[in-house]
Amino acid sequence: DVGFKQDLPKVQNTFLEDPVMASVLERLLPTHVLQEITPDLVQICDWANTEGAALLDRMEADQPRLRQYDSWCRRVDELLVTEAWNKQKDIAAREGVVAIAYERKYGQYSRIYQMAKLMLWSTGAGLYSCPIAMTDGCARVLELIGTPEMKEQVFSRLTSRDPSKFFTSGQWMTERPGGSDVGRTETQAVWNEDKKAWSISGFKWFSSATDADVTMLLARTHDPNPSAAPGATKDGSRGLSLYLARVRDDQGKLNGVRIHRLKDKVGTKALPTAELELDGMVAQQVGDTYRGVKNISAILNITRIYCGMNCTAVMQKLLLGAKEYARRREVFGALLKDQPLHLATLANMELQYRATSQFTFYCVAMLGRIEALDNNLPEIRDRDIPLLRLLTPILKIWSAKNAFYLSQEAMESYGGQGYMEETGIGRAMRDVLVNTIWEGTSNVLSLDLLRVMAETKGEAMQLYSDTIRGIMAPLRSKTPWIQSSKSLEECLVLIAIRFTSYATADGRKTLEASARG
Ligand code: MFK
Ligand code: FAD
Repeated sequence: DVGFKQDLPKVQNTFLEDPVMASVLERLLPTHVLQEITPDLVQICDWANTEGAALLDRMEADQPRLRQYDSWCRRVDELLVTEAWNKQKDIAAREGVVAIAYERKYGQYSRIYQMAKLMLWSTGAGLYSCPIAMTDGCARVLELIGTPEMKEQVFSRLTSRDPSKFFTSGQWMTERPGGSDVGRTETQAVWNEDKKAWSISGFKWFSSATDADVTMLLARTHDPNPSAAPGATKDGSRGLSLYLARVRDDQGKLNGVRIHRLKDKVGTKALPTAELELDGMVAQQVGDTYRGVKNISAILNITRIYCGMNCTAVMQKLLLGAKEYARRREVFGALLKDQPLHLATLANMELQYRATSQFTFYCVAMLGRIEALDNNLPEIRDRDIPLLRLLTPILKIWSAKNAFYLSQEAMESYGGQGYMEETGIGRAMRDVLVNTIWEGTSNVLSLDLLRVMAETKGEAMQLYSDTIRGIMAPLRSKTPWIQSSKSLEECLVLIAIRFTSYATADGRKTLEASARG
């Protein structure tokens, strides 16, 4: 056991070590709120570094499995998840990672507290943040349009801190004919008069939270009007309604669901994503008939912010790790941190992380105001609501692309060791990559941005541009390089436009012709 041994990077309490997160929270939260929540944020980081890290290793080592038949060839479709995965559920409940947002102890600031805690919690909870995102989205839909019964029986459990009561939710939209284009949904919902419920049959191509207690799903509604022809449906997305269903009953028996197989994924291995056949799943309709896409969009808009939060968390962890390594690794007679070119790389990563975390929490703060304050206040109705609607797809795309870029730089910054699974960077990279696809691909969200611009007749874009000007104005007087950059706000507006994929360039036509073949 002779020769050089590299110092191990020190495990850090991310909240205490990261000046960026502290400054974001100091700016957005009243001092007394920040003081009150700080011990909770510190303890959740300590948990993530100890019990959370151990659970993550177990979740990765012992991935979910499907036992389809019992020994006598009866179809059982038993989803086997690890004890560590189930433990994450209990911890999520106890720590109130969904509950904090709905208890609203701190009014509009509760969302900021919840997302900050989630961000730190997720470094020890890993992919469990996925069912939590959908649970939060489902809670929001029920809060907005659920029946009193749904609120009492389901919402109260989605937002419970009691592990024995806590429910998680799935979100089943994607089908084989279309994930982006859900108007191609084949799944059908037929009213069952005896059960006084909807009976749902079809095939859901991706279900991430197959162990969830309940799920929100889209299906094509058979016209319940007695004078309508049997089986009459409407085409496209305007024929879809939103449904809420238990996935299993109290005895654990699946509610008209067959699990075809688990997906063999590039990453997110600890997450049980499955293909599901639905055959008479008993469900209740949520909100108006044929308004399924509009109604489920409340989930999409929450989970898309979660994607931003998840990317920020990954960037934070990888950046702190890369900086810590640079303080210990010596090359060509100096520590890495003192090698100018490496420092420039770290600085660039830091810039990406800072921009992403500011952007994420800017959106979270607006979400908090919309949820906790009267939506008829002019600043909510005319500013926060349209602005958040516009910024959410941009945040989702921007953070997903940046986080993948940063994870590649983080890997390289450890040299060869970065490519080793032991550092966990490869896993982080594979996992974070999915944020470009789930909850809407980049191009689909670019088109969503166009949808908002069209629906608001350009007013949302104008709001964005005015807001950027407002943010830049005080900075201009303090920061000479901003003063000299005349068109900075125009540049920021262009960032948004770029994501619409419609920024014109002369060479574009040639490239498109070549791509078409
Ligand atoms: C840590 C993070 C973890 C996150 C968990 C991830 C787990 C994985 C879960 C999934 O991936 S679930 C599946 C997610 N699927 C998608 O995100 C689908 C992507 N496709 C789209 O978003 C399409 O744009 C869309 C399905 C919405 C297109 O459908 P349509 O019906 O062709 O759109 P249309 O007709 O433009 O919109 C219908 C209505 O919805 C319109 O309102 P009106 O009827 O009142 O005019 C739209 O304005 C409204 N709408 C659409 N998107 C909206 C929205 N409203 C508010 N917010 C939105 N985002
Ligand atoms: P398609 O819609 O076929 O897209 C293919 C390509 O076409 C993409 O590049 C897309 O950007 C592009 N495209 C589509 N429309 C346009 C357009 N109009 N203009 C330009 N380009 C376009 N779904 C669920 O419902 N529930 C889940 O729990 C769930 N979990 C998932 C977990 C994982 C790990 C993954 C990878 C996916 C999951 N999904 C889930 C599915 C995911 O939401 C879809 O894969 C995604 O929305 C894309 O749909 P698609 O696969 O049908 O691709």
